[in-house]
Amino acid sequence: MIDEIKEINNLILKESKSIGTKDELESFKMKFLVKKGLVQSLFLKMKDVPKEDKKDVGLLLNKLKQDSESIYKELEEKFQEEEANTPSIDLTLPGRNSNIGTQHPVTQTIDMMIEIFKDMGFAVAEGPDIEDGYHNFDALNFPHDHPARDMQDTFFIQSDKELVLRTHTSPVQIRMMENMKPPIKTIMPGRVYRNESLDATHLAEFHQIEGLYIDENVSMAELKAMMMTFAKKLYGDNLEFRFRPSFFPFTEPSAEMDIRRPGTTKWMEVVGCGMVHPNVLKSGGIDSEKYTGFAFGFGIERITMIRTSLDDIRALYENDIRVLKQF
Ligand code: FA5
Repeated sequence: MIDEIKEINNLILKESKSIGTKDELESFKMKFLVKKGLVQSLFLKMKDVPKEDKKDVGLLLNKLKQDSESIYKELEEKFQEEEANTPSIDLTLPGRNSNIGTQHPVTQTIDMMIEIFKDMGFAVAEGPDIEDGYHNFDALNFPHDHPARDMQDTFFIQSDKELVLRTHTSPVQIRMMENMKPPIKTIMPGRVYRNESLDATHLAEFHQIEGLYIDENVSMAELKAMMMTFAKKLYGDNLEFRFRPSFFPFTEPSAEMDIRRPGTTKWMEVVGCGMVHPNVLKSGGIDSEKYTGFAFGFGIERITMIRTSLDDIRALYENDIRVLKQF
């Protein structure tokens, strides 16, 4: 009997060393510890042990039982601890989508507008965001006391008012005339800056696309036709638009085009335009007796609002992914 106890003790020590999983621990329990297991069955054999040996054998057997149970307990705790420290992975969960960026709706509009005007024969050029007062105002025939020069509208970079953040893309017209001879047929997209209070249709930093067409016999009728063709190409035939007479120091006559906002009765001004003023042609070094021209300046965020049916211009720059990813 004593030999048998030793044998089972050795077996327990040997097998317990190779237990690596919870299932293996369970098999160990079934083999040794349950009622019909090897350790318990030794207790049944106690009745055959001679009386004088019963005490010693009993002590040994009880020790075997205690040792094997504590081995089991120790391993059980080890596995429980490991389980608590392992993050549970639910393989049935759907994977995480990665957000693939899209072009900003304003950039999309710029690209669309460039394509449409390219088809109508316009080249593309750019000018600086930081302008001098001459190109932003004087060369464009702004009188010296014009309110747009006032601190309210213009961000001045130098206190002597020599450098400004351009308030519109029209100064690029002058730069084109200075560097090219007619015919000139160019669009000039870019960012502009105004000290404006913000509301649903006004930003302090926005984009314009300037257009300039100078040649012999360029007429206001052509300007109007081009604006209408552009609007139809961008929005389709259902679009409602209207022209209104307006005033800009650098064009004469001047007009503005409004577009009806989709699904509403509201009109929104999207572009200022007109025939280039002879004083402006002169500033650009162009013979105003020989050449005429027209110019226009679209507000790109306003065009984007109509294209996307957004009713607040500020939504374009709040960076709410739920808004931006729709377009
Ligand atoms: C101008 O800036 C003229 N330079 C346009 C022009 C060019 C006229 C060439 C004639 C010849 P105006 O300030 O109206 O004009 O602005 C032109 C367009 O920019 C507006 O029709 C509007 O669509 C947009 N715009 C003007 N102010 C804002 C603003 N604060 N926020 C967003 N868009 C604006």
